[in-house]
Parts: sequence; C-alpha cells; structure tokens
Amino acid sequence: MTASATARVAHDRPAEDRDLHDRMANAIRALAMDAVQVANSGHPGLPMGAADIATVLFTRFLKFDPLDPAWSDRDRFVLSAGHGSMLIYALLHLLGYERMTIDEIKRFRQLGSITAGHPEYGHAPGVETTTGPLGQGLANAVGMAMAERHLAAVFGRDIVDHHTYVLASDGDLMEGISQEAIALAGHLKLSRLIVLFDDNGISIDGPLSLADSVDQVKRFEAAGWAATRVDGHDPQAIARAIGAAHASDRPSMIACKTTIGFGAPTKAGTEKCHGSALGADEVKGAREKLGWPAPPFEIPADIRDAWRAAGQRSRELRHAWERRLNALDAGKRAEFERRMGGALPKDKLAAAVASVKEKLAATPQNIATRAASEFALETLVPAVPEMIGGSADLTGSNNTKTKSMKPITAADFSGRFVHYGIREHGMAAAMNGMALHRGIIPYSGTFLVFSDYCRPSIRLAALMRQRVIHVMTHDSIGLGEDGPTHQPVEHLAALRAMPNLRVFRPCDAVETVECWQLALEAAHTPSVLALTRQNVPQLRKGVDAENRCAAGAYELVAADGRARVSLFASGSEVSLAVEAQKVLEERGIPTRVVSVPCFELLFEASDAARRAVIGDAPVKVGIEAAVRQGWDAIIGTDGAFVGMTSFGASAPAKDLYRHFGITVDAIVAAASR
Ligand SMILES: Cc1ncc(C[n+]2csc(CCOP(=O)(O)OP(=O)(O)O)c2C)c(N)n1
Repeated sequence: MTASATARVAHDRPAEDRDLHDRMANAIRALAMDAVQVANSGHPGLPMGAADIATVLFTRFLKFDPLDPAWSDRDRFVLSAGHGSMLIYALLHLLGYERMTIDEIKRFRQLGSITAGHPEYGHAPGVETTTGPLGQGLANAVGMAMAERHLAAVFGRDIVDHHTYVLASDGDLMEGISQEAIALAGHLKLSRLIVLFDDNGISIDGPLSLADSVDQVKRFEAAGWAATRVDGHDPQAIARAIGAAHASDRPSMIACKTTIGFGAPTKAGTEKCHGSALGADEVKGAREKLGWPAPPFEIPADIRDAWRAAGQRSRELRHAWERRLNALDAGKRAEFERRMGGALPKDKLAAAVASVKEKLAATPQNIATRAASEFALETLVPAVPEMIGGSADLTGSNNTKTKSMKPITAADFSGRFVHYGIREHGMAAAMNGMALHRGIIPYSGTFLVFSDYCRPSIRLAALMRQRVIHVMTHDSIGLGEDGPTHQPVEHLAALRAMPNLRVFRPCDAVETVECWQLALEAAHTPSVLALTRQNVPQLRKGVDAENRCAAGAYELVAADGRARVSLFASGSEVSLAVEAQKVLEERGIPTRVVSVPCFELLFEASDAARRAVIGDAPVKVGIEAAVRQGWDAIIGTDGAFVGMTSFGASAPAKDLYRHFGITVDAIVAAASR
C-alpha cells in the first residue's frame, strides 16, 4: 500500500459523519458572523470560507491539548491571514481553551479583550504568533518548522516531533515575503510544514483576476514543495491531502478551493463579505441557508460535545510524551526544559563574557566592531547552545559564523548556522518563528541599510516581545566605497523610533561583548547590533567586570574639573570624541566624553541616573555619523550635532568623514561655538 493510500484509510470517514462535520464547521461560521456583527467590524468571509478546512485539521490531525497550550511538542498552527482572526478564536472557544470564553468572543475587537482584531501573541493561549501583516505568518511558520527540525536533531524525535500548519490566503501568497519563505522551506525540505491555502480567489478589491494570475501549485512545486489542489469544502478530500502531506519528504501546499463567506446568501463568493459585518438580513439568511437555527453565541449541546471531544484527542499523546520526557537522562531533560523555558545558562554566559573581556584587557584589539562581534561569538556560541546564527548571504562581511558552527542543511539540521540566502524579509520573519517556537535564540546578519528589508518582522518581534538579535554591520558612511545605497543614514533613528526594540551601537571590542550580553539577556526584547566595517581603537582598557553599556550611556572620559562641554557619541564616532576631548582640554576647556551605546537603556534608566550621565555642562555636542533625529533628547534642541544631513557618497571612508565634516576639528569647532 502506498503512503497516501495508508493515509486515506486512516482519515476516511463514513458518510454519516458528514452531517456532524457540517454542523461543527457551521458552529465556526455562526460564531464568526455573529461576533463580527456585534462588533460591527471584522472579517467574516475567511472564517466562513475556511471553516471546513479548519474543522478537518483540528478534529482529525492537529496535535494539541487545551489543558496545556504551551506543551512544547504540540503541532503549531499559524493563521497567517490574521484578518480572519474569528476563525482561530472560534476554534479555541469550541475546543475548550479555558480563557477563550463566550464572553471574550462577544467582546471581539474591544479594549482589553483577548480577541483583538488580529490575533496577537500573548493575548490568547493557542495563538502562536501575531498575524495581520500578510505573508508574515507563513514566514514565521518556516522558522517554527526549522526550529522543530533543529531541536529534533539535538534532543531526539522522542521529545521533538511535531508539524507546523499554516492557513494562508491569497494575500499571504501575493506578498513578496512569501516567496522568500517558500524558497527557503523548499530548499531545506521542511517536510513537516504544511500550508493550507484558502484558495477563494477574492481579495479586498474584488476577484483576484484583477491583479494576479499566478498558478500557485506550480509556483510551490518550482520551489521544491509537494503541491496539490482540493475542494476546500470536501472534508474527505482535505483529509486525504493532509494525510498525503504527512507522508511527503517535502513541505506541502494544499490549495483548497473555497467560497469566501460560505453560507451567506447574497454575499458569499464576493468581496462584500471580506471585511465588514454581513448585516442583520444576511446573517439571518445565512442561518437559514446553513441550517443553523441556534441563536447568536449559542452552540447546540451535541456540537459543543463533539468539539470538546476533539479538544481532548491528543491528551493521551501528551501524557505519553511526558512519560518519555521523564524517562530522559536527567541532565538532558533539564537542558531541554531550560531551553524551552527561555532561561539562559547564566553562569556559562557570565564566564564567557568575563573571559572575552579578560582577553581584550590582556591584548587590546583595534578592530572593527563586526570583527569584535565575531571575537565575542567564538566564546559566546559554545556557552549558549540555543544560539542559532545566520546571514543573508553576507556571512564573511557580517562575521556571524564562528569557526565551530556547521551550517543547517536539509540533510543535517544539527548545525547552528543558517545560510538564509539573499532573503532579509524571510530571514527576519523566520527568526521570529524560531523564537516563538522556543528553544532557540536566533541571531542574523545583514547590512544595517537593509534593516529596512527586515523592518516589518523586527516590528512584530518588538510587538510580540521576542528575543531575536539582528547583527547589522556596515553601519555608516564608514563602509566607504559602496556608496550611498549601502550607507545607512536614517536607519538608527528609524530603528530607535520603534517601541520595545534596543539598538546597540558599541564603540569598541569591549562594548561589543557587553552589548551582546545585554541582547542575550533581554528575554522579551529584540535587539539590533549596529557594527562597523572599519577598524576602531579599543577605548576601554584594563579589566572592567561591570557591564557599563547596561546603563545605555556612561562617562568614558571625565573632564579635568567641572565640565563645560559634554561630548556624546556612539559607535565609531566615540574615538573621534575622545580625540576632540584632548584638544579641548589642551585649550583649557574642561570636557567629558559620554559613550552612548544604547538610547533605549538610557531612557529606561531612572530620571536621576539619566540626569547624572547627561550632566549639566552648558555645552552639549552629539556625534554620530547619521541623522540628528532622536539626539535632542540627550543634547537638547540647543545642543550641537556633528553627523549627517544627507545621503552619503561613494569614496574611501576617511575621505567621506572629512567631506561630511565628521572630524575631530568639526567637533572642537562645534563645542567652541
Ligand atoms: C502587508 C499587508 N498589506 C495589506 C493588508 C490589508 N489587507 C488585509 S486582508 C487583505 C487582502 C484580502 O485578500 P485575501 O488575502 O485573499 O483574504 P480574503 O479576502 O480571502 O479574506 C488586505 C490587502 C494587510 N493586512 N497586510
């Protein structure tokens, strides 16, 4: 018997089950249209159209337990088309997730409810990731599937053995990020990733034919996936396709032909039911057409029981998994639980940081901070085994791969380095998925200027409070000859504008390892490490056990006497400030230098601490080879700023610094003025 034939036997159901299936799916439809109706806002079309797909998946395949939503070996389900949020809220309610009460459903989209407009990670247990920006969920799922493969390779299939399912819409597949995600998943042969495509041919503007004519099955096949088409309202066909996907050695896409707003008498199959309440008459008509007489928010007892039973399907599997976990060697089990719980190996990390600092104290390194980062990683990576590095095809430039790191490949997932290819969007979104999966701290590499290509995912990491670390090198005009296309100017300001993101710009090798430590310790905050291409002198000499960067800013050089000038600088410009300080002191102007590796930490500090480091020198000068925006919070509107006001240019770095007036002389002049 072929694998797919086995699946058919396992998942075929007798015809009498069809009535039960239909009524279970209609429970989703009714909850969705009624919640949207009460909120007078939301998207009924997708949940009504995809209800059959979801019913098959959640009642026959998905491995999960509402009693333990965080069970680490659960299957992951990502509703990539987050606008269809009522689909997952209805499912979680029907399946018996305790917190998803009928009152929460009634409070859909209201302040303080766990039923936000789009599913938000951390609100409702059972929601695996925040979705809404189309395409992101699919790309997150690729990261989740990668995490599963890696952890299975490290800890064994006995305790890591699950699937990742995605429900994706036309919009998800039209977004460019989906191409990066699909290509990466196909290349890595993520066979436990299964995408259910809600192939309804409708988007907001109308029929998809207005803007798209891609053959999605061929597209996925071209990327190395198994892809097929089914009738998305035929439960047996859906089940057979999922069964076949389980047997595939490739990731699978199942294009499920559906009718958006299935059951709505006049609006089904049209964009009219995509994103607004159906209206009282249409809802009434849908009840008749679907044969669903129950009043709003009421579920007939037999249907409720059937859904609850589906919610308990995997309980015994979970208990068996717990027994296997308990039978593990104690050390291995503790390590697995530590990693999945997100606790760092504190002592090992502290020892690693201390050892890097000791080496730097013994032999100071006048190297680029990207090289300092690699120097730190050589010690950090062995100490923190959950770190998975990578780069978007700039490995040698980003210095993110240490000597001991093996690449993750389709044949061997035990490696710890991902060659993401030239796919910054996909990389950043996959990293979010890895962090959400838990057990992994992902870090990546690209140029700082391409943070724009990662920004939507960084924003979601910040919103979801995930520990992902972006190493972004070539952080200013200091990269030189590649010119203004590659020289970030506004990026530091743009990244600093984002809530719950920390932007680190260390000035030397010592600050670099300190910033790495802070990024690793930020369990609920993503970080960007902005690092130089060009060499910088090591300014922090001697042994200093304290992580001075933790304050966000600190006095690096004190004034001789009461300071009349404070020079504030970050990254590669701190050494210029230090030179300028000497000149100003020689001229009898007491001047101090404050290194500012992280604005956010400075602004998180107490008022007193912040005031103390900013100080009261009458002259304040900010120095950063980037735009001024944001610096006024430190130097005030009257402060002087030495930095950029335009795009850069193509030339050697030294010439550019001179050309754009970011020099010791310019700092001295600005302070003297
Ligand atoms: C990145 C992004 N761009 C635009 C939107 C706004 N938006 C929400 S749903 C949607 C398209 C709807 O079409 P489809 O994905 O097919 O969903 P369906 O109509 O089937 O519900 C758009 C453009 C979004 N959520 N994310």
